[in-house]
Amino acid sequence: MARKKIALIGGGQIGGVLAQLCALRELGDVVMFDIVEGMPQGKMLDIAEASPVDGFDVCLQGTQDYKDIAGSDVVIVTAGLPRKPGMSRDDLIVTNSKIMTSVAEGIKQYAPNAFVIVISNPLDAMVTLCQKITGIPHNRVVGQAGVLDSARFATFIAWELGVSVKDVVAMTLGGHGDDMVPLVRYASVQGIPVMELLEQKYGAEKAKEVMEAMVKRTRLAGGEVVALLKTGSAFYSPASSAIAMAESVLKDQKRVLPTCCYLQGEFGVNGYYVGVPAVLGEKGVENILQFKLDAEEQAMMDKSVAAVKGLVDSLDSILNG
Ligand code: A3D
Repeated sequence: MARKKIALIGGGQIGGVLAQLCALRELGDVVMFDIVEGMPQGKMLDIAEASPVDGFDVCLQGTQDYKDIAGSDVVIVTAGLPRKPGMSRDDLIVTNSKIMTSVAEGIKQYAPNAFVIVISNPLDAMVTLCQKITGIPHNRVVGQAGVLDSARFATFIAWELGVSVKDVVAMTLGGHGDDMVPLVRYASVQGIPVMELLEQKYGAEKAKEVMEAMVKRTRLAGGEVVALLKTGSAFYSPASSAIAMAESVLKDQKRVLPTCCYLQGEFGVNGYYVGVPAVLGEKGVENILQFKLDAEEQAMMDKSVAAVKGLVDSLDSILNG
């Protein structure tokens, strides 16, 4: 049986961690494409030379030629500029739209049967553009944001309650912007509502404040890392998050992961990519799990979706202007 093949478009900070994680987990052979001469070749050689130490058997190749991504089962796109301090994700749209256009044309030509995970920002707009240009069915082009946003929320909850991150379930919905929707009502520790545990610890009033602070920190978590790094944005956690999605598809795990999916009526959204819980398996997005939002959650979702729509609707004028 042939090994699976993963193409990484963009070999920068996230791309490098993606390649190492693919290798360590033996998810398949990896091709890293980047426009910078020699860089992807150098990174892949460096990782390959760790294989006797770490004990993994995969082929690793760096390239400047889209031909080499042919036959990929999964393509993960990180090509594009990251944020610098003071920038919003939306500030990247002009440059990254141009980069995404060339990337999507390469995928369309050489890997039209792949499952594509976009990470480049602004995420919701870049995944929309990637699908439009590649023409790959919507259930096979998604964005990574929700796994990371949810992981950030879960991390803060675990720290606050002094429990293992493994026992926290927490999810965010909506766009990958500061209006994302962390779902407080469904956050739990082994099924026990987080709010109940916070109320026991602090009393009702203070519990609300503590949760509000965690929600705010989750929404602004990307910027917190950018402000500390000063030269770029988060890269370990976005890579881990995309790997969870890729692995679920490559191994047909059918994991339920918050995924930036194309919605056709789900959660009241039609014709836009928005973060929702999705079942990821060998067919790509195999199902979108719907549930009722309460009035407050729906209002937050509407606000987040409005921000996504504004950004996505500006794409045409950016590309033609
Ligand atoms: P960086 O380390 O700069 O890597 C980007 C790579 O893209 C560089 O190696 C470039 O050479 C390469 N590149 C530029 N133009 C092209 C092109 N036309 N074709 C192929 N490669 C090209 O950035 P990074 O890895 O830190 O971040 C990559 C992207 O992910 C940025 O847009 C970030 O904003 C975004 N990001 C998203 C999340 C999400 O959770 C959605 C989190 C963190 C970063």
